[in-house]
Amino acid sequence: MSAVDVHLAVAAERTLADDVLDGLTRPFKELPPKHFYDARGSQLFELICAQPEYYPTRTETAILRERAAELMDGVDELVELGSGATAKARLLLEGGEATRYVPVDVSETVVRAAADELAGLGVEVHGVVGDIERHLDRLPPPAGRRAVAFLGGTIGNFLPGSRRRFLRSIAGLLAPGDRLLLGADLVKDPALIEAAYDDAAGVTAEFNRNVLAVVNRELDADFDLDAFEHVAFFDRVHEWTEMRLRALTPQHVTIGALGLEVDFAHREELRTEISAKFTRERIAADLAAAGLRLDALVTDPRQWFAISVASAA
Ligand code: SAH
Ligand code: AVI
Repeated sequence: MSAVDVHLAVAAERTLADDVLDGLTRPFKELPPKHFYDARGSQLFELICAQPEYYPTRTETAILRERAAELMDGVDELVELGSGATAKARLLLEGGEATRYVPVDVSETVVRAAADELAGLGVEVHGVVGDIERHLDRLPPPAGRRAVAFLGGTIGNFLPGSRRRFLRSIAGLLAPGDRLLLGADLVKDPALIEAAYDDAAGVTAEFNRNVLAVVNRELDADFDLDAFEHVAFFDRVHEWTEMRLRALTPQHVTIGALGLEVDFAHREELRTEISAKFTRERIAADLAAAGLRLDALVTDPRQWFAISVASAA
């Protein structure tokens, strides 16, 4: 049995217009990463996960393969935020006894695909197309003990303040006995991290530029994608990677739907993503600040990636 609820009536509801107006009129231009994920962006993210340099997916999947039974022990319902592809959910569902799966994603294509692909597992799938920063109150009522999974290291895509605010909103979904399964990429050799965000095949570069294609299509803009180069670096002070798009020559861009003209100077950059890397201490501190208790942290033998198990403090 499967159902999909859609809470994003029109593309503008993704707050793209607000984010473009706000982000492109600042002295330091910036767009939030959620706008990468139209159908093409979701497809490109899947391709990134298959690149040899992009270790997070492979590493987290290996942890799930080993530890799914323990992570899902006693769980009746798996809610997955920013669910993406179904491989990780499948491992968790097959490793435990949950009878309902609730994938939540801003990308309608991935939620519908999850409902189709997991229908055969004998689990009820109740998909929700929505923004996890705005629509967590629209989840279906819990069906027993819940595990809320937020995997892939997507928590690292929030700036520190909004990260804690978001974790607090997740804490609001947890009743006594429920748990959060939080995937976080760990601090490691910067060279490994930088390679993961600048793969030799250029897939991450295409993913990065895709946000300009989204703005062109949704807001009638005229970004020249070829005029921007992909930039990825590890900021050692903040311990996060940044992706940026750098204008190769001066650019004048019209965003028709907003009546907005935006100029980029030669080599001016637009930040499109941060991806924070964590230590155990930072994870515990962020969870504590959100009213959550770190109950267990499972990692891989190289300690590249961690899945934290947390509950309402
Ligand atoms: N959880 C998967 C996918 C990670 S990619 C994994 O571990 O591999 C990030 C996912 O989060 C994408 O599917 C994207 O569409 C979704 N996403 C990003 N911002 C979101 C938001 N604000 N609300 C809902 N989904 C979001
Ligand atoms: C979804 N998120 C955890 C990915 C990351 O690693 O921050 C998105 C991504 N950006 C570039 N490559 C992958």
